[in-house]
Amino acid sequence: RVQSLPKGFVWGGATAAYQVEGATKVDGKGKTMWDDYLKAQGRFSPDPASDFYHLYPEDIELAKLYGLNAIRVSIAWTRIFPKGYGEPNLAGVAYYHRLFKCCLDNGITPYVSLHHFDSPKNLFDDGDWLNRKNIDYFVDYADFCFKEFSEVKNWFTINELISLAFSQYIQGNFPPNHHFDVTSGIQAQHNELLAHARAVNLFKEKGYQGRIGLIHVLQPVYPYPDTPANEHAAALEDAFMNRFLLDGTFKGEYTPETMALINELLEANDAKLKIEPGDMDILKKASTQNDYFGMNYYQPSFVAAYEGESTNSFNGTGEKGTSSFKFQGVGQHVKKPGVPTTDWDWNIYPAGMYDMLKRVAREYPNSKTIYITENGLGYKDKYEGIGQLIDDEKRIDFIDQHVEALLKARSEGVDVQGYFVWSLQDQFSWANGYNKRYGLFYVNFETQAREIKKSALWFKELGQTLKD
Ligand code: BGP
Repeated sequence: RVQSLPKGFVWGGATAAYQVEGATKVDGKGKTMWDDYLKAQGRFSPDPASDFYHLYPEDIELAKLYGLNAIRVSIAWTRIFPKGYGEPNLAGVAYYHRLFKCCLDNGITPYVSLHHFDSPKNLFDDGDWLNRKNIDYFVDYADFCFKEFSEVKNWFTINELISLAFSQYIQGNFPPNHHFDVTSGIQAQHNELLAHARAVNLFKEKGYQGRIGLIHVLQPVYPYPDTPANEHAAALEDAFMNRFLLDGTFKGEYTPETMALINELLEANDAKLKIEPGDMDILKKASTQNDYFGMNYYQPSFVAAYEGESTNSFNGTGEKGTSSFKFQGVGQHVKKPGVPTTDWDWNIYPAGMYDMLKRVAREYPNSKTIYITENGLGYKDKYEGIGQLIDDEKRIDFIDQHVEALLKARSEGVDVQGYFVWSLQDQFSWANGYNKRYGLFYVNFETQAREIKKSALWFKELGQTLKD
């Protein structure tokens, strides 16, 4: 087990507005792309989630008590601009000032994202990131936040650009539920990158104080078994999931090698990417201006070549073995013997975090300082009753192994300065609802009572080493 953390290390817990706040209809909040969708789907409701909108003082207090020094939160665009643009909603603005003050008063540094999967409903209806007008609205919203929330010194523009694009247009488990709509999937990635880059350029031009970056989830893709055909399949999937965005973010160009893979994938799927004049200049300018990089890491995929038609099945229930993914002309996901998986079929593979940290540091020096901004284990934690400690040894093992992988990369020169566990407290999971828990703190969603998990004690113990 990891014995101590490096001096000055950021040791945090992560949240996202829509997954924790609840209160989706109060104080003038506008609808996101999720509200009507979840209602129609009828599986689970985003209210009350963890009721962080009201209970944030309690959760910040817990964070402090259990040795954390940082928290990731996101601002809900629709609390500030209920329609995505127009006049700011003062009650929403006031809420975030209260939240940031509470963090700072407790010695918990807030790391704040502007967009975490929660596009305003009417912008979503109008094409979401596929509509370039919405990029303008995002930049206006970002500018408003930079100016208004000057107490925030650590910004992220967008969380996991690929997850949104992939879940919306490839995997089909986020609205608007398209399956293998590859044109939209690649275009959304490019447009989100533009939105990010424009926000970064503006932040620097206007001389706002603080640091800014974005968050990518990186999912290493390994061939299995290791044959030349499977290696090529892995390279194709990697280009779509990681490389296109990393190039665009930190090189300000999609390199010829990356585009060769992307074009092969697009051709195999009759898809197109449209880059408009001037786009690449915007990306180029931003590519050296990110102050840091937030890397989320959960799992790798193991891939074999696949030439048949695309099909997939998403495991959103935690019934082990129900997921599959086959991408025409790209590859299919396979299980690698000996690699354990979660109930949601996610591979548990800490070496993947190490590999990705090394790769980013080696190939993308403009990423500068790296923070692991999400990592954690989805688990069906067992409630033991009021005031009873919850036994989540499996989660401790998971986090411990990943922190160890991080420290190994660090000892070999990778500038990684922090770790945020996903998640601070149990929360609502977009496509999985409430039984996929990640928190250090258990939330009884009926009473909103918080209970302590063993992982919180473990987290505290390690956090203590920062003070020694
Ligand atoms: C990341 C997201 C989070 C969170 C996490 C766990 O992709 O940034 O919002 O949900 O993954 O994913 P899930 O809830 O699907 O298990």
